[in-house]
Amino acid sequence: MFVLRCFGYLTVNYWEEIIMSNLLQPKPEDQFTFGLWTVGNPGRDPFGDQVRPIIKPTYSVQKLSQLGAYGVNLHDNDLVPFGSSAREQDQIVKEFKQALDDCNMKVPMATTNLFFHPVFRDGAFTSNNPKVRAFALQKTVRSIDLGVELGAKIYVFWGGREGAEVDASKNGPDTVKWFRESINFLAEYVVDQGYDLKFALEAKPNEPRADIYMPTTGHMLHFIETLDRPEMVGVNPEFAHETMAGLNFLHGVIQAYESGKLFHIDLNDQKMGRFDQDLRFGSESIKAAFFLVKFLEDMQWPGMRHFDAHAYRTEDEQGVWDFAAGCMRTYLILKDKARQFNEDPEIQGLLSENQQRDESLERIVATYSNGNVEALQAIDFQPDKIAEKGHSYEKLDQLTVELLLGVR
Ligand code: GCO
Ligand code: MN
Ligand code: MN
Repeated sequence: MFVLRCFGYLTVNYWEEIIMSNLLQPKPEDQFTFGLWTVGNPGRDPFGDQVRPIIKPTYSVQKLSQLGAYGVNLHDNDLVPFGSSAREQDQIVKEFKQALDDCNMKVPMATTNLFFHPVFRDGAFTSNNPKVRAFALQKTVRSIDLGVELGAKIYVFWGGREGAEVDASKNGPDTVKWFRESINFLAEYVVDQGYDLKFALEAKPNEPRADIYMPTTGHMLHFIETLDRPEMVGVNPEFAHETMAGLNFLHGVIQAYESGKLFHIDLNDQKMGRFDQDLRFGSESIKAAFFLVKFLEDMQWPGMRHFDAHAYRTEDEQGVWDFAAGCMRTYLILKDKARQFNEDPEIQGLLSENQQRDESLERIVATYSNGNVEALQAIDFQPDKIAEKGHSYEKLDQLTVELLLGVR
């Protein structure tokens, strides 16, 4: 009997382990992607030089595919160095496509580097210099062609240099107008070429500029509605950027999703109110990361789970792959925790107590009509009575914490 029980116990554990290790093994269908610039980050910062050798894009493709990623994303100059000739570009792109094919990796998103070259020191689409604005447009047109050639369906706009240190320097509304004209121009170009490509605008409050224009996802969401083709344009919210601004990332993501504008997402982590740290996903704010993953999974959001982060500067090359594997593994752990949360009877009990429906009342307040306002006026709500009962959120949150800490 003892032997059998032991055996049974071992068997259950054994199967659980197999199931878990399979569950936590990233697979292409999980749609994990990394920017070439993320794993390729050599650890340079404003105070110190690079600490790791530059990784070749084709090598990143190989390594990331071995780790179970779906694809890589890139800026034009992550692949083709600034100033390359057309022949050089063709050769580089050919080799890169070969690596993608060999590894069955995709390029779902592309973007333009409009921040590195000194010509962009005062911005790209919002530079005071019309030549720079026009050059930025030309560079982006070419980079869109490259992205589409590689199969990208999403084109990200992150305006790293679109900002100011000196507010005396620019006529404010001009910057908004210039940015709008550029996006309108490029959207028309995409339509004219017959490309299957959508735009995703990425906000950031500051860094590298003292202030960046349209600093949050909320600003971007409004700006989109002023464009000629708003249906082609959505947002690419980034965990670190909204957190730098002291905001709740999830809430911005939810609003973007609810308005049909969550086209892409940049996953990473960040301590609030600091410089852009681009930490490994889930390394800092586990609860926030959990609710984010839970939201994306509950909604079955179809987009890429894109990591825009990089390894600590302390790391060598092995640390870079540990970092990449860690981002994906943490996502999958949190995805499994979300399943547990949704199946937990005590948690779900508390939720259904708190999320009661009242269909007739909800019908009255959903739309205005004479009848509805009359019905509303006729109700005696007895607010003091309603207010007597608490919400048990202490308990709900404690249960969530215990689930995340692995004791449920
Ligand atoms: C940053 C940004 C970038 C962009 C990337 C894509 O703060 O550096 O997040 O990583 O996401 O340039 O446009
Ligand atoms: Mn980003
Ligand atoms: Mn960032």
